[in-house]
Amino acid sequence: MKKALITGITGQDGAYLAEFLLKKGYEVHGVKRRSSLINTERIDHLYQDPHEQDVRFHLHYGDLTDSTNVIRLIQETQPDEIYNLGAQSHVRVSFDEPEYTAQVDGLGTLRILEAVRILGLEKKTKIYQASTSELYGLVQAVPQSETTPFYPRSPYAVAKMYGYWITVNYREAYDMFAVNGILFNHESPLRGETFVTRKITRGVSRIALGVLDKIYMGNLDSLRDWGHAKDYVEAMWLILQQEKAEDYVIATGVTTKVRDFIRMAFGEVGIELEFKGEGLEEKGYVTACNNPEYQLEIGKEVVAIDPRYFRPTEVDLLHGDPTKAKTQLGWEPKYDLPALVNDMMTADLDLFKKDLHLNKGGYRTMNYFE
Ligand code: NDP
Ligand code: GDR
Repeated sequence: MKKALITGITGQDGAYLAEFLLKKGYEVHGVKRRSSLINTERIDHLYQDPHEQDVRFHLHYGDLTDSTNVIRLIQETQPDEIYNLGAQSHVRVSFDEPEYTAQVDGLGTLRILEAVRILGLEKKTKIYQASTSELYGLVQAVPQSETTPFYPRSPYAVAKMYGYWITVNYREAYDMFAVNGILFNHESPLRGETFVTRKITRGVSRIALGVLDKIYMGNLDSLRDWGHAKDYVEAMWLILQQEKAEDYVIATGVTTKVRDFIRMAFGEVGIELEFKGEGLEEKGYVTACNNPEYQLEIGKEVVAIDPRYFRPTEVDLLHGDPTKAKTQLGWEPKYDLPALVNDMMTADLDLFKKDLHLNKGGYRTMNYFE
């Protein structure tokens, strides 16, 4: 039975990857951070009582800023595969917490690689590093492939740039199977609530249900290549199953503006929008309601701009070229953008409908913080 160690198991990708690997018959070890409230909501359905027999899912306390902890966890678990998904993953927040982001996203990667070397596991343990399309940053060429030059535009991307190159360096210096998946944005119903797609699907669901007036957004012109996290965790696994250690771009090859993602999300509840105005004055108004369940007043303002969501330096355009992954890995995504938006809207509508019932019954409701 193969053993995998996943950092960031409580995050979006960690949850989907753990489920995927358990289905493949792996023994899965996950690293979770100690927090004052339980933070395992995304993986609770995978939990196995450690007192039972044949348990294949194990959680360990840990943190990528703690080298001793990283070394001990790898020593205890002796993994065949490590998926380093742990990160301060929010680009906007990285401008507020640049040093911490560098510690976790940059040096955290080094701690994993060095632990494997210290423990003499270079020939046993394969390492997947969660690299990112944010490395491309300021546009050099499109579509972006494995050979496109990097120009990072945030403390997050600069930290991930270190993670990328230290992974390449350990592969070349010590002949380790250490590889980068350069993943473009991928989303799902499990996406963190403050990333743009989830913020939109949550906001639109609440507007449709009549419990929110409007959503405040940042840069609507930004272009992203959005895929589904379920498809992308499969690519992570495929990258580690290859004979040769190589880096791969994982993307859909389709790019879309934030403004159009908003339109598609409203479209899921039968609401049509038009955007009027320029810059900070731009607003989104309802022009039609085609679903009797969700009736909003025509002309209602449902989208406005709040400059606090702008970044000091922005990545304007991400558009990936997944040719290498498709030809060499045989990877093929199952979700296109409409299917992704549908999946996220279905899940969020369901969530908020349940929440409304609880609310009506006088029970505590969800945290709407964004
Ligand atoms: P999430 O933000 O959902 O999850 C991040 C995970 O990292 C969480 O489990 C979090 O723990 C954990 N973490 C944060 N800080 C530390 C730390 N100091 N030590 C150990 N673990 C820590 O991210 P995603 O699942 O979306 O992304 C997974 C990885 O892929 C990240 O590295 C991200 O940067 C990268 N990536 C993501 C893309 C995307 O579009 N989703 C695209 C390209 C790359 P906790 O739950 O306690 O906060
Ligand atoms: P990104 O994702 O920065 O690409 O990083 P995010 O969803 O935060 O932003 C995408 C684009 O939308 C614009 N935007 C807004 N973003 C947020 N969060 N909130 C808003 O209100 C808003 N309005 C407009 C942003 O300016 C940006 O251009 C994600 C993370 O998962 C990284 O960890 C990962 O590496 C990259 O994707 C690939």
